[in-house]
Formats: sequence, C-alpha cells, structure tokens
Amino acid sequence: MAPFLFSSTGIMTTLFISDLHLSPNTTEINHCFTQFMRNEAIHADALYVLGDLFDFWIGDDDRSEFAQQIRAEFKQLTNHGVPCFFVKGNRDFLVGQRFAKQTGVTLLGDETVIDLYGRKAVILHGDTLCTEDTQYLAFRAKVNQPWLQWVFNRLPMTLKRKIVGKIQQGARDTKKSKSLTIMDVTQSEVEDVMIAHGVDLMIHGHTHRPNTHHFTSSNNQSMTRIVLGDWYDQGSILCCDTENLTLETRPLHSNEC
Ligand code: LP5
Ligand code: MN
Repeated sequence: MAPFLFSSTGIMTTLFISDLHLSPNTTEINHCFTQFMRNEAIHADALYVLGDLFDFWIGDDDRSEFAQQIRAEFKQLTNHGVPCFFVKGNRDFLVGQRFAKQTGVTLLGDETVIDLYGRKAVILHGDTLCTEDTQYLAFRAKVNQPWLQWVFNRLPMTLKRKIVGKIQQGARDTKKSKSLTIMDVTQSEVEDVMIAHGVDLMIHGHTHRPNTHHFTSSNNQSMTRIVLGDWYDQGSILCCDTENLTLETRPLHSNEC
C-alpha cells in the first residue's frame, strides 16, 4: 500500500489544501492533485479547499476539458461520500453554485468556524488578513460586487478571457512594486478575527508561507495559526486527526503523487 493512503497514525483525517493554481498548463501539478484526490482524499473524513485551487476560474460556464476533469475529480470524491468544502480564493472567486451542484462540494463564506475533532477553528483563504494591501482589497471589493459578476458571467467566453488576461497583466505589474510585508497577514487582523469567532485556531492559505505559528494574543490567549503551502514544487496538505495538525508535502515527480 502506498504510504500516503492514510495519515502516519493510520487514523482517519480531515485534509486541507489551497493555492494549487491549477490550469491546463500545470500538467504535473494536475497529476499530483488527481492522485491526491483518488488515493488520499477518498479515505478522509472531509476535504477542505481553502481557495486558489485554480490559477484562474473564469466562470462555471467553462466547458474546457481541463474544467471538466477537475469537476469530475470532485464529483467522484463527493459521490464516494467524502464531504468536500470550498472557500473561494482571489483566483477563483467566480466559482459559483453551478460548480457546487455539478461537483457536490459545499461553498463556504469568507470566514467559517468548523469543529475539528472537538476543537473550533476558523478557516479562510487568507487574502482578507492582508489589510496593508489596500490596493488589492479595493480591487477585491470591486470584483466581488454581485451585479458586476452577474454581468461578467453572461459575457461570451472569448471576451471574458480577453478581459481577464488584461487585468491579470495589470495586477502582475502592480504586484512587482509591493513589499513582502504588505503581502503578508497583519497580526492584529489575525487576532481580531480569531477573537471575534471565539477560536484559538486559524487555518488559511494565500501567502504561500507554510508554517505553524504559536503566539499569545494581545488579550493574553494562546493561539495557533496554520498557513497552508502552495503546490508549485510539491503537493502541500494539512492533515488533521484527533491528536495532530501536520503540514505535509507530496512529491510532484513520483508515482505517489
Ligand atoms: O494571487 P497572487 O498572489 O498572485 O496575487 C494576489 C493579488 N492579485 C490578484 C489578481 C487577480 O488574480 C487577477 C484576476 C483577474 C480577474 C479578472 C476579473 C474580471 C472581472 C470580474 C468581474 C466580476 O488577486 C494581489 C495581492 C497578492 O495576492 C498578495 O495578497 O497583492 O493583488 C494585486 O496584485 C491586485 C492589485 O493590487 C490591483 C489590481 C489592479 C488591476 C489593474 C488592471 C488594469 C488593467 C485594466 C485593463 C482593462
Ligand atoms: Mn490567494
């Protein structure tokens, strides 16, 4: 049996992933994701996708082979009885109810409190924690306007691709001038969100800085923030069971992934 089929303890686990940035061009990562879904997630208690699964999701009307394949992987998983939850990221904020219906995944809001084997945790993509990145947050507010998404979703696919390409280029240019500090989370925002939800555990992605941060909040509470890793050079998974929360990686270039 491949070693990654179950957690190291052999106990059932809840799995978290984010920032895979899948596209038709990321062949190896797509393969790793497929193997993960079929061999590992299939045995989990639940799978949580915390945003940026896609490099960019243009809309639920995407009928490309790539989009069909990814939808099929989720459908297979949920048909098998594995509950699957999806938090939208800044690259897949256009995932909608049609995607949810076709795949069986449950779309979650920006911040959700979950029960993780008796421990409460707030889960989110993580972009909203970067409060110093005011330019991005202004952009986010604009593209999340329901009326604008309603209009965009009804445009022809070719026009949508053109618009997205232009805006992505513009965004890439502005990102070059941003410091790493601006693009990281703001500690006070992290604490405010955790206190507001009454939790001592936060799990998010987005910053691509995988780590487990233990800290004492300004109101003297012990807290933990786990940051998921991206899938650029390896598969990155947070595996949770009743005892442990472990950030793990999977090789891209092996039969295991
Ligand atoms: O994901 P990552 O780490 O690369 O960067 C993010 C932020 N960038 C984005 C950019 C989006 O992915 C681009 C998506 C295009 C969407 C098109 C939608 C079409 C309309 C839909 C209407 C419903 O999310 C980046 C953050 C970074 O995370 C770290 O937190 O800094 O933010 C940006 O770079 C955004 C810029 O700060 C602001 C964007 C200005 C865009 C200017 C476009 C001008 C061109 C107009 C041409 C018509
Ligand atoms: Mn992101």
